[in-house]
Amino acid sequence: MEIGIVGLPNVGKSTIFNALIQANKAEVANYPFCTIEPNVGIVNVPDERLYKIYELEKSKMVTPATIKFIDIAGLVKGASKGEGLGNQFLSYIRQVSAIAHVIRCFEDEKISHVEGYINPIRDVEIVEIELIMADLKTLEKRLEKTKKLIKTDTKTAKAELETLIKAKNILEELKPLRENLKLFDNSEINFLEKELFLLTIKPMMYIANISEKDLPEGENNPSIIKLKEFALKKEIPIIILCGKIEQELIELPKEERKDFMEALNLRESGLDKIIKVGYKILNLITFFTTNPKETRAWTIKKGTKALKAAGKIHSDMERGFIAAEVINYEDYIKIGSLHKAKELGLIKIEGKDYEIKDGDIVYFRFNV
Ligand SMILES: Nc1nc2c(ncn2[C@@H]2O[C@H](COP(=O)(O)OP(=O)(O)O)[C@@H](O)[C@H]2O)c(=O)[nH]1
Ligand SMILES: [Mg+2]
Repeated sequence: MEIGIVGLPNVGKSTIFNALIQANKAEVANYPFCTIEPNVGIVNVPDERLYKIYELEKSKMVTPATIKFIDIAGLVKGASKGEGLGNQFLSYIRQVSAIAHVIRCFEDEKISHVEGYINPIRDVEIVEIELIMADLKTLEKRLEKTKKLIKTDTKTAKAELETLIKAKNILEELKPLRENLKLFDNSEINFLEKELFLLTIKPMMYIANISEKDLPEGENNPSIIKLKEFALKKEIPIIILCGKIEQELIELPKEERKDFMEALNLRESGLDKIIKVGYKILNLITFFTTNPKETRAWTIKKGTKALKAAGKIHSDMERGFIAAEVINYEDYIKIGSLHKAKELGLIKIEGKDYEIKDGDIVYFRFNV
């Protein structure tokens, strides 16, 4: 899972990004490019279940799932026409799976607002328009190419042309594609998302960066209430947090964080909220594998079958798949040991078409 952070300048993107990264930094050794691109951060997905299994099974090593965050420079009005840093930074987030749009709801006279004053809905619309314009540009480029192709390869090019024009019409009405997915079939969506890397087709979440005084949920601030209503209407999940507090939180020793959060009436950290929403908008679930060497969490799309899940771990496992031995975490934790669960006959043997459930602990039998 990769999440790209967008938003106007000075809305708190980098503050939130840094807090997220420091809160739960992953081993960067596996991601060499991290060190060259300071705006890319890898975070461990917090999951209590993983650590419980690790403890109970006494593995040597524990490996959480990870999320990559990408913080880009602020968009300004006209970015798609080359204002500010122009369009170029948008290319950094072309390949992310979801977009987190940070919106400034905090008041602070010392920190200037690029549009002069706080108005969350106006800001959302400015950024949305820039994303739409960027997509239009991508589409226009592709359209030219497809039109040329149509002379030689009529069938696929024709179908492609139809999809491109449909998408273009939506964007020209200044509507993001994500609000119009019903108009496309799966292969069209796949083309627009995985080949053209359009931005407005990606799932989105809002992150409202509110003032400390408005914590925990901004319920007494009319502009936050309006933004929440707006998000609801757009069916975009909204996360309420205070970047400044998230930053202070991670600067505290771990033992003190809980008290600090309680004092502010915060039930979850920003990272936890973002990850939860990220899994939801991307339709993701987690399964676990465990052996004496390693207990590990894996992220897959909901609906993934055992065979494909095995392939996620190793292509040999998919190729030589025999069966999956499965117990769900809920059942496992009542017993407290895989060994005991096996003795009690609680581990099910499933075939390649078994749909992996969130929290499944899986052992793949394979033979190559
Ligand atoms: N008062 C207040 N200031 C914040 C908050 N979040 C960020 N800032 C400040 O706003 C300024 C811009 O933040 P930054 O994260 O660099 O914004 P970016 O341009 O969107 O990346 C910095 O001075 C931050 O310290 C917040 O929640 N409250
Ligand atoms: Mg920044």
